[in-house]
Amino acid sequence: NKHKSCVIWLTGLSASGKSTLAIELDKHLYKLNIRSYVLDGDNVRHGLNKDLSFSSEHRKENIRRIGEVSKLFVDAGLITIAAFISPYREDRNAVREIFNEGEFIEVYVKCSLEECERRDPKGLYKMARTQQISDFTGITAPYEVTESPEIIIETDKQSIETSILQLVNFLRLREYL
Ligand code: GGZ
Repeated sequence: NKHKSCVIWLTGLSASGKSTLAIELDKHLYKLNIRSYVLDGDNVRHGLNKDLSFSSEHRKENIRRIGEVSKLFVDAGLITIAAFISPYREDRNAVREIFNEGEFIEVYVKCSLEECERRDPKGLYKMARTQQISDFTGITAPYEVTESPEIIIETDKQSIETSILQLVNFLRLREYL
């Protein structure tokens, strides 16, 4: 099946639903016979970027490297789905800059801090509140919202299925699929 390769860059708080959406979109594209690949903390922070912490400087370097890897995958013809908090607007915009027009699709995975903290699948918010971990996004480290992302997905207001339809509709409308 034909497609236009691009990176779908999911940004948002921990537990906002980025990885879930990435994996579900990847599955959906597979069913459409479209080649895609997911980059997320599980396959990047444990390998390529295992030397990096969560300081602002290391997050910047984390995002820069992921941007470069995404560029390679896009050049290889894949729809690349990157799911990282990427909390700094400047770092996300620097990634956008290395891509051609239309190749970088920023998706703000919007979910209230209250709901993320209620979900707390790994108990990290609790640990951040009790100061067992430092520099935790949303609690002791910043998250800078994008003013004009290509897509906003409100995971505290709609189902995963609806969110996937929203993403796929966008890709079809803009003729990526
Ligand atoms: C934020 C942290 C932290 C701190 C560990 N702050 O929800 P998760 O667990 O599974 O995903 C989070 C992941 C964030 O890594 P990223 O590479 O996406 O971050 S960034 O883009 O800001 O570089 C979270 C876990 O790592 N985690 N400590 N202090 N998230």
